[in-house]
Amino acid sequence: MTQPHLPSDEIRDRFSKAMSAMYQSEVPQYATLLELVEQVNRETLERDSALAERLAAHDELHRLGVERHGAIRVGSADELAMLRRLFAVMGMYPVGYYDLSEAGVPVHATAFRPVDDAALARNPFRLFTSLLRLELIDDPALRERAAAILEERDIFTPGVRELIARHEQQGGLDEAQAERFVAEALETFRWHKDATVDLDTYQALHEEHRLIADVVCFRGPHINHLTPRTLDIDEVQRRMPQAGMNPKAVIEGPPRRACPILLRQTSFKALEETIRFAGERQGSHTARFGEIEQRGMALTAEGRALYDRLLGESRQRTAGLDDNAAHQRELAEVFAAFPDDEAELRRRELAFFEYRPTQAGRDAAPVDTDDREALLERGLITARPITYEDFLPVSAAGIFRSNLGDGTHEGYTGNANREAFEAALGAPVTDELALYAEREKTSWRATRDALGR
Ligand code: OOG
Ligand code: NI
Repeated sequence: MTQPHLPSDEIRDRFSKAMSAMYQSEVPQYATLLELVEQVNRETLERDSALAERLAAHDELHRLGVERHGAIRVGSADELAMLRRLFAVMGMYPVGYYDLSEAGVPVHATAFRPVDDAALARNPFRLFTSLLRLELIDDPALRERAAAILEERDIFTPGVRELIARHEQQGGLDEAQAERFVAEALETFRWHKDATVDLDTYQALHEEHRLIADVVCFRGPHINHLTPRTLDIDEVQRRMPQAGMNPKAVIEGPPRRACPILLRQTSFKALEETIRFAGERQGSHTARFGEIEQRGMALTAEGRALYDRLLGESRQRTAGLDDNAAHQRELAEVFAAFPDDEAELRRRELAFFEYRPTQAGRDAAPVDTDDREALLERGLITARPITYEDFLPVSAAGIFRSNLGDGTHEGYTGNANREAFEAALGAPVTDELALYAEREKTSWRATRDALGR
């Protein structure tokens, strides 16, 4: 008898928990970060009962403690394409294209993530996945050497390859297969203390760019961080040193606001770890860190343009500032130009909202208007901001940079190449703005239907 398939959301949930357990045992400081985040979340909820009620009403308390994302970096098109098939087993699809080369990091990236509302609500775990761009290495000999090293490795176990193929044939995995899949998939992301190359090769690649050494010299794309959700990122940043962590200098993204937008992130800096190189020589490598995030509302194209413009303006004012409090003060001044009132954000169409009819609205159907603001005012519908589920290239570059050590590379200009990325991936990436717009539109259509319009 054939067994029923386990829902992909369930496989993703198990996988994210297994990944978290593995990373906590590999990087004990990450377990310390989780404790700190949990403590600050608890205190925040005690202090802010309105927030606690809102989270409870939206059924968010039970998943507050699950990680929101992680990140990996791969070296070849084949690796990326196979990852796409692996993540599809867990209902994670490539959304968004991020060019980091402009910021001096020779990669481009996407995020594999759940897409529909129910899947996001179950477990929103995503993986920010970067593809190394060997074509940006100047020295042809080094470029070829790196490509040859990558050619030699297989980052997937035979077991996971077989289960991915089986998933594609049968359209799912049963309980026992799913269990095996999680265990086998996890192997790809494990840390390896021994490099595949000798110390000289490592150093040559490292000199070209630290990131190249990180991708090329190991058996697989070790998970380089995981990221829980904090309800108060400023407080966690403040407390990190007391808890023995060395935070990056500043929090990335927008400043603290009454109506949070997009995404704020910070991390403790990557740890230096002992590595055994081929030929038995010892050395070290820094790659792995811990991050936290706090998400706000998704912005429309117009809202995003305003965000990007203000961030650009703040850049001159914050350049060289490595004191977070001062940095945040400058940001807050510049961002005073970004409306911080839900109704105004909605009326000016700067952010995306989800609409619902209230009971009074249903009772009043058919209503005499479909003017949104009028319906809201009369209590016939509600509007709730849609949470931003994606990433920000400038912030991502900041996270990369602070964890690759301070020797920064100048930008590789004019290198965004979404087509090449999609060719490597073997599929198009979904446009994130289209997803939010669709969600808003669908909710509005259903609301109008319920109101008899
Ligand atoms: C990824 C950095 C980007 C984020 O949260 O923006 C990232 C990396 O260091 O590989 O994870
Ligand atoms: Ni991250």
